[in-house]
Amino acid sequence: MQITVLSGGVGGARFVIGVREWARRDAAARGLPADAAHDIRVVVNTGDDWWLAGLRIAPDHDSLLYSLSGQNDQDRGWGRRDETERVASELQAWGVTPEWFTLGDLDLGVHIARTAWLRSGIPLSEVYRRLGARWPLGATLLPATEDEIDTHVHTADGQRMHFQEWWTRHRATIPAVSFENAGIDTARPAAGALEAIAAADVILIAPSNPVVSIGPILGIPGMRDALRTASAPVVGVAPVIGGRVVRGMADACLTAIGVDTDAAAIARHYAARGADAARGAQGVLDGWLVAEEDAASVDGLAVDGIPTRAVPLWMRDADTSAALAGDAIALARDLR
Ligand code: GDP
Ligand code: FO1
Ligand code: CA
Repeated sequence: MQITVLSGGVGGARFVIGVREWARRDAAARGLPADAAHDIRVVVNTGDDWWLAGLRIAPDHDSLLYSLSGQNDQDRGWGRRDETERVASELQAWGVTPEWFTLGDLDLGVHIARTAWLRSGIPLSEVYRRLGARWPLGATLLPATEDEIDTHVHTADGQRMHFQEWWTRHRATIPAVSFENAGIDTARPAAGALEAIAAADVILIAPSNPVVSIGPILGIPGMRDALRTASAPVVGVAPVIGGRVVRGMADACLTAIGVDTDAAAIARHYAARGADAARGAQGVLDGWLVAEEDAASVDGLAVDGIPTRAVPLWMRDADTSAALAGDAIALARDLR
């Protein structure tokens, strides 16, 4: 089965690890070699990406790369394990990186390789392939677009800053009034992403930040149409449990765009795919998973005509993540 996942960084990576684990167990149960029975393709958000010290930083891709290769730093929630910061301290001494954004020595290896390839004209999708080729990821990472669509934040006090500054320096504490993906109007979905959506048997929207991780992917002209015309069912997973985001500051993002931090509100935000296209409907969801704690808040378990199921939504380890992935795939199959 070809499974395509739309993903941001850390939360998306946890979910993709669950999809990979589910696929391996399903293959084993059917006596097939692992990683052969299923083809997992991840359409990765590039809105977090930014230029720093002349290097192209790609946080969501790198979270997925490090998590899938088992090298991620679980404590910090970003970057690589066993990292050192000798070069970072020099970069900060020279003032080419701010003290609130650290480029570790091993991490710099990825940034320098990516930047060198990009500067020699290698497309981002090929850069992803080369970076991932070093380890058996069990999934293919694909950029949502080859064009730069860096997320910027307009704050209530009139500032406009790159998402990384708002998120990392200010920890999303300055109220945001809107998010802008500079250049997105002329961006196009990457060929690999469109192919992964068109060829998928199942399309899953990871429980990533709906605004700054999934939002930029859906905002690329043509991406929503690709999802709405895909033959595969599209199932999303709520990133909230008990009306609260599980980790991080996605609630600050949702509030900024006027969406309640609530499983039903997020489903309405993604909207039903089946909705009448004549009215310019842009919805992408065929199914939605919510936490059992939130089942009551989802009227009749069918949010605006989106078949919804209540399942355990905590991803604590490979087992629980695999179970969640299995629930999402089961709902997708029931919708076919
Ligand atoms: P980022 O790009 O590194 O911020 O990561 P993502 O956008 O991919 O995912 C962040 C979101 O994942 C957060 O809003 C969390 O609410 C959500 N998340 C993290 N862990 C879990 C979990 O165990 N279960 C669910 N349902 N959501 C989670
Ligand atoms: N997050 C931080 O809170 N502090 C950092 O110094 C930091 C450095 C960093 C370097 C490379 C990279 O790919 C990500 C990095 N992050 C850092 C995480 C990143 O800024 C955000 O967590 C993601 O963009 C959120 O999706
Ligand atoms: Ca992100």
